[in-house]
Amino acid sequence: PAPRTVLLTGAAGGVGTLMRGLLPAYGYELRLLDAVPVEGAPDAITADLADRDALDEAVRGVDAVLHLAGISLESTFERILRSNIEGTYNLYEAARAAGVGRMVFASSNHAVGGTPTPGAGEPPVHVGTRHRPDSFYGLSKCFGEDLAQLYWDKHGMETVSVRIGSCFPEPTTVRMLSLWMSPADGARLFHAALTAEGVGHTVVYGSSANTRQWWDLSTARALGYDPQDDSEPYAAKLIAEEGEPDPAEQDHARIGGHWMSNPPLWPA
Ligand code: NAI
Ligand code: 15L
Repeated sequence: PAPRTVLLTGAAGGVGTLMRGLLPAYGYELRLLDAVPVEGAPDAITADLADRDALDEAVRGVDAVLHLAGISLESTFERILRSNIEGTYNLYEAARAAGVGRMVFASSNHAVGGTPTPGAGEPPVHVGTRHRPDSFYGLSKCFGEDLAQLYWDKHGMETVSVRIGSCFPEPTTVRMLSLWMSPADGARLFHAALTAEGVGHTVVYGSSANTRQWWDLSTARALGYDPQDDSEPYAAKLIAEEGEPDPAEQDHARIGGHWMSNPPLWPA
């Protein structure tokens, strides 16, 4: 049966706020959780992923979990360890104990951020490419994907790991022209990931149908995802501001862009 009640972790964040707006139209009843209060949602659970008792309570009776919570930029290893590695483990353990059958994990392009960007005429990057993190943050997403694989193989808990490109209302850099996932396509993809049958552990790339796509979206399309948006209408303005991306430049040589050399940092 299609999942209806979904625990949305990271509900106060950027993607969480967008999905709170968009997913109810697909028929979901969302239970919200974040470490900080969720604006306009007095029923949201305010809890840290370190709080196993709160997680046990939060997953009770849900059909699926959309796991967006975590540090979403680069940080110290210790902080990433606590929120993204131990936090994701705590949530999976709580979900396993409660018999939750389906997880959707917000992985990231930074799990493979060290991968060279495909040049003209080269094939797009497939999900089978090896993990190649560009940061401790990307490393934590590699861990999350491998945890999901373990919980499928060992416990029969299904996950779709979505390597999100850049999910924001609009692309704001030339790099994002190749990675952008419009909020509406994000909702389409998360809906497909929550409802497709027999996914085991499936890894997909999360982006719109961008003209300048770096990804192979075949595993996402196999779930029923049919992206409707393209970053191309934003291209002229962004290229006028920044110039055409030059793959010889370090910032454009790898999928993770400037993250290996100069990552954006999570506030201390
Ligand atoms: P965000 O930083 O806006 O939101 C993350 C939320 O998680 C915040 O509200 C924060 O309070 C919460 N959080 C952090 N640590 C927590 C903890 N220990 N316990 C409970 N809550 C905690 O990030 P955004 O952009 O909304 O991203 C959502 C997810 O998608 C993140 O996991 C991020 O790594 C991933 N992602 C996002 C991309 C994007 O383009 N926005 C790209 C790739 C991955
Ligand atoms: C991510 O993984 C981050 O969470 C998000 O804030 C963006 O920086 C995105 O990657 C990106 O690469 O654009």
